[in-house]
Amino acid sequence: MKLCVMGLGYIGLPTAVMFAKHGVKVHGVDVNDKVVKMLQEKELHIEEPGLIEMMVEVIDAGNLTFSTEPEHADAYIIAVPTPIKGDKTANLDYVASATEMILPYVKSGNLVILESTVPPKTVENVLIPILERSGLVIGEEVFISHSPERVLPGKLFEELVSNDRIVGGINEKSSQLTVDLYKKFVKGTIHVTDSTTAEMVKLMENTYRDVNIAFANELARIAEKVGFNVWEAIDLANCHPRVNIHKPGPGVGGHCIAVDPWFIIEQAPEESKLISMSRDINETTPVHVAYKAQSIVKEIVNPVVTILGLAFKGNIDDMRESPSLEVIKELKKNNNIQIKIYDPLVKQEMDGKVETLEEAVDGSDLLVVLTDHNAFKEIDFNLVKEKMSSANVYDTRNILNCSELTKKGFTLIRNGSNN
Ligand code: SAJ
Repeated sequence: MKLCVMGLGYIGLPTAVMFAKHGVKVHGVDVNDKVVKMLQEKELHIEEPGLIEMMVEVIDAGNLTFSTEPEHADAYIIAVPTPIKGDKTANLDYVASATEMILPYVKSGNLVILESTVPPKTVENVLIPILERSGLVIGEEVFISHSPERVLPGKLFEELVSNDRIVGGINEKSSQLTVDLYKKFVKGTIHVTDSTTAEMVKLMENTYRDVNIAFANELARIAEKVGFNVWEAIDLANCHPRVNIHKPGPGVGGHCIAVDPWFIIEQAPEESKLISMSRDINETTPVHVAYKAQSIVKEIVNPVVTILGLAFKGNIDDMRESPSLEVIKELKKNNNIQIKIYDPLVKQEMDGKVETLEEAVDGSDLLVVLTDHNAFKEIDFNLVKEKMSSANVYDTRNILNCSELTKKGFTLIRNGSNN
């Protein structure tokens, strides 16, 4: 069995490694020659616990090779990015070009699996027309399916094995071949459906979270107006066996949940009213946070505001679509405010970014907690208070102990609460 994996990013590379570990001969392809060179030299361009050890093992065993060009194989997996364009529609150029790349290699009996997250009908409208040009009969000589990735970076290897998997073939044989392949390592249930349903399932999972978080963020705004504590209210509502309201926050980040709902809206804009409105609520939440931060320091002349957290969620270094960037952009419109930024995990340089917590809090009038990093939960606020000019904390994630901070003399403000 030989497999060719197109795209060696967060999904493609661990998937390639996983198949190689389970006895499949895998050839990994990426258009970025720097990435390919690094991987050939057994160096990683992405971070994922356990990846380097397993990759070196399968390379040394002769089961995994890399290059910028595909090779003949029994099956092809396409795991390339599907970014969003300025007009909020999906950019399928990488999916199309990866399919074009394998076209000269595809032969009778081959299976092509699309793992990238895509708008519904992409298999039908993009993959099939390109693969038809092979001259082979689609569904009889070439088999095609969509099997979306659903794993969480940081827990990739665990989730690749234990998560259920969706397989949407263009016909029964395509689904069966795909199930047989993933069965090599998937321990979760593999559910079979058609390709369009599989495309939608993936989008619906992330959109469910986006809509639910929008609901939570809306409740937070209602709480501030009406006067109740949204965190307590959500906890109590969630005691009901059929209620699961997500957490409010500074907005929704990452390259999945903030993007995927648009792939549904694109296909049915008139029908996607709830989904569109949820996107709007989540996209305007950072602006709301910035306004609130400004109102806290409005009596202070030339205040210093410290942003704690750039990553889009806790304990990762990824700031793609991070709401922190939007909060900072909005605060920067106010020339009176001096902004300091601190994130212990993000290495990237940025205007106003400092390297230590000490520098970050020195002379600050307000700490705005935007990311739920464990490191922020462990801050020694006695030391911090000595360094700050005014002891104000705005916790958008509700990760700090309110009564303890108040006892230490801080004014603690949370979103979705007036106390
Ligand atoms: N967030 C909230 N409130 C919450 C939960 C999350 O504000 O109650 C925010 C986070 O802080 C973050 C954003 O939402 O800014 C997204 O975080 P996340 O942990 O919900 O999701 P991702 O983007 O890291 O990963 C998601 C996962 N999808 C689902 O849980 C349905 C993952 O399984 C997918 O594989 C991944 O998207 C993907 O690649 O599509």
